[in-house]
Amino acid sequence: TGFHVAVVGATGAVGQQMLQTLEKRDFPIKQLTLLSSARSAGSTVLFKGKEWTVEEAKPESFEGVDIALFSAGGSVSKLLAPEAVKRGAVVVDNTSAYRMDPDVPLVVPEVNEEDIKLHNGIIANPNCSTIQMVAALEPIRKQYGLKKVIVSTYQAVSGAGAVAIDELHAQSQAILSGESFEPGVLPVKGDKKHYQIAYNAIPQIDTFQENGFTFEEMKMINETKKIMHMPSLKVSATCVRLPVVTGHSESVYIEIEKDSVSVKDIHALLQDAPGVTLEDVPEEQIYPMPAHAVGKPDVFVGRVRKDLDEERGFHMWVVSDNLLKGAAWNSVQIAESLMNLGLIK
Ligand code: 11C
Repeated sequence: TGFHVAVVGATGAVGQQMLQTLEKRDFPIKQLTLLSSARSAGSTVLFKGKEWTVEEAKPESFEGVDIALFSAGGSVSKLLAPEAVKRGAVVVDNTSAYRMDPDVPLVVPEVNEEDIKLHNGIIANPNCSTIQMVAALEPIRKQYGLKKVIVSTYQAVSGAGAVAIDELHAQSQAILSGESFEPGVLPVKGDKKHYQIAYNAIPQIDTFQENGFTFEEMKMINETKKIMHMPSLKVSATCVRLPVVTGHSESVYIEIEKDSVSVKDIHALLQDAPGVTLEDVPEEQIYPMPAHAVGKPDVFVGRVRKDLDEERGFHMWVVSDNLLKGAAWNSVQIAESLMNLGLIK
C-alpha cells in the first residue's frame, strides 16, 4: 500500500533533500519515479540505501503517478505539471511557475493548510524566504493582527542551486590560495554580470523588475499577502546573498494592530507555535544562526525586541534551512496534508 510518487528534479539540491525527507518521514510509497531534465537524466541518486537511475521527465512519465513533487525549475513545471495533472496526479510545485495563479493554492501548512482543499491539481510551494517568515508571523497575526512587514534577508547560496554552492567553494579556495577566478553564476546565472560571492554580500537575488525591486523581493511581497489572505498588508523586502552554504536569515520588522503588547507576549506565542522554535536568551547569547539550523525542519526565531519609538513595532531574527522548511520539508508536509485530508485518489 501507499502512493506512486514522482520526484521531478531528483538530482538537484532540493530534489536530494526531498528524497531524504520522504525517507525520514517514512512517506507511504508503493512506487517511486525519479525524473529530471534531459541534462541530468541517467545519473543515479540514493534512496533508502539503494541506487536509483533518474530518467528524463516526459509527459508519459506521469502515467499512474498519484503525487508528483516538482523542483526542476519553472520552465519544466510549466511544461509538465499540466501533463501530470491530466494523467491524474496531484502536483506539489516548488517553483514560481504557478504561485500567483488564482486557481492554485500557495501553502505553508502551519499558516493556511485549509487552502489545500481548493486545489485543481496543482498546489504551489512558496519561495523559501517567504515560507520561514510567514511561519514565524502567523501566530502573531492571529493574536495581535498585522499591519506592516519590512524584511531584509541574508540568504544562503544553496537557494541558487548546486552550481552556486560549487562556485562559493571554488572561489573561497581560489582566494585563500591567491589564485584568480572568474565569477560565472551569482547573482543570477542568466543575468549580464556575475560577481564574487566569497567574502562578499550581493544585494541582488533574481532579476530586477521595472519597479526597482528584484523578483525575489517581489516574491516575498506578493506571496506573503496571498498565503496570509491579506491583500492589503504592507510588505517590503530587501534580499541579499551571503557566502553561507545553507540557511537563510531574515531581519524582520513588523507593526501589529494592538497596543501594550510586550516581548514576553510575543515569546509566549512563538513558544507554542507549530514548526517554530524560539531561541531568544540574549543574556546567554542564545539566538538563531544558519550553522545551527542546517538539517533541522523548524523555523528558528530570536532577537525579539520592541521598537524604541513605535508602540506597535517589533523586530526579530528568523532563520531556517532553506532546503528543508524552505523547500523539501514544506513540499512533503503538503503531500502529508493531502494524504491526511484524503485528497489523493
Ligand atoms: C534563493 N529564494 O534563495 C531563492 C530560491 O522561487 O523557489 C528559490 C527560488 C524559488 O535564491
